[in-house]
Amino acid sequence: MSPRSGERTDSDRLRARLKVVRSSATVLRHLRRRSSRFVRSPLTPLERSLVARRFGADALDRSLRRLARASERIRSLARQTESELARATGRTSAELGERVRAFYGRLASHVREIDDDLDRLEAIDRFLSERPAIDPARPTVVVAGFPNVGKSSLVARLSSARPEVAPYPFTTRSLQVGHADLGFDRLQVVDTPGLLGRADRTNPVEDEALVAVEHAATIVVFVIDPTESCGYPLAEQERLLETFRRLRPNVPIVEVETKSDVRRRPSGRLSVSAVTGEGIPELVARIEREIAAQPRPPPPPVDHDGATD
Ligand SMILES: Nc1nc2c(ncn2[C@@H]2O[C@H](COP(=O)(O)OP(=O)(O)OP(=O)(O)O)[C@@H](O)[C@H]2O)c(=O)[nH]1
Ligand SMILES: [Mg+2]
Repeated sequence: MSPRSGERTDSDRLRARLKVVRSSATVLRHLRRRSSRFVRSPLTPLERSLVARRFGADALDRSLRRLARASERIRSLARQTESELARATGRTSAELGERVRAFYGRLASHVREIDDDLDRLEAIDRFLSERPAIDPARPTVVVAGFPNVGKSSLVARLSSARPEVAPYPFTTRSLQVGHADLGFDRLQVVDTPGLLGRADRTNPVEDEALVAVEHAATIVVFVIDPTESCGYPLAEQERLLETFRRLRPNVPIVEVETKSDVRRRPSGRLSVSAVTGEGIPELVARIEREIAAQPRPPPPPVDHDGATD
């Protein structure tokens, strides 16, 4: 072999190694980006449960595990091919090209194997980014009840949230959160989609309300529409309230009858109107009392390098 062709093979080998290093680094960066959101900020119990209900139990962890395994396989494939190319003196550039193409083929097949997982992680990421941030360390009121009873109207009265209000069921289709000042603390007020009270079959929209009650509620404000203009009989609404009592026996439930501007009856419950504001100060006072009676969440960890607040 002439010195010139030897030099060319050296530079061909270097180019081939660079192709392996660059392409694997690009793919690995892409995979890391897909999983980094979940690694950087672990999900709250509420988010975990929302994701499990919508995408299946363990779907997130399974996809993350498969991604981690594929990344490891790609890293080792790249290392192996690169060291093989480093030792491949005397190969023609056609042979080197063939080796790089074989590497691309195996790289692509590793990525194809996790195509579904990448799609799933992207969908979960999008799903979570469309949900409000609910801080598990802050007191949280979850407003729940049948569809169309006036939950969102009440949330708008109680907090900074401005949810959509409309005269038909399932206007609210996912969790919304507003805030209200509670002495020196900030209260989170969560609006939920309506529940139809069928224990055996809920739809994904209803699931969000159940998950919020189960995983985010310091207290629940249960809204009953005694006018039945929501379209659901009182007896069914009362049955749902019973289900709630069983679901979270330790979470206080504040029972509220709304639309008092249309109908008010002696029920022993708080009577409010989101239209006139009647009963709202009493409801706020009751919420404050119930929250104050709950155990406080643990204080934030002390920062030894500086101030704690
Ligand atoms: N008269 C009267 N109407 C009310 C009151 N509160 C709500 N409404 C009406 O009831 C209808 C439903 O109100 P929403 O606040 O959207 O009810 P929701 O429970 O959030 O409904 P979904 O999100 O669909 O479950 C709307 O037409 C409201 O204007 C009230 O206190 N008085
Ligand atoms: Mg609503």
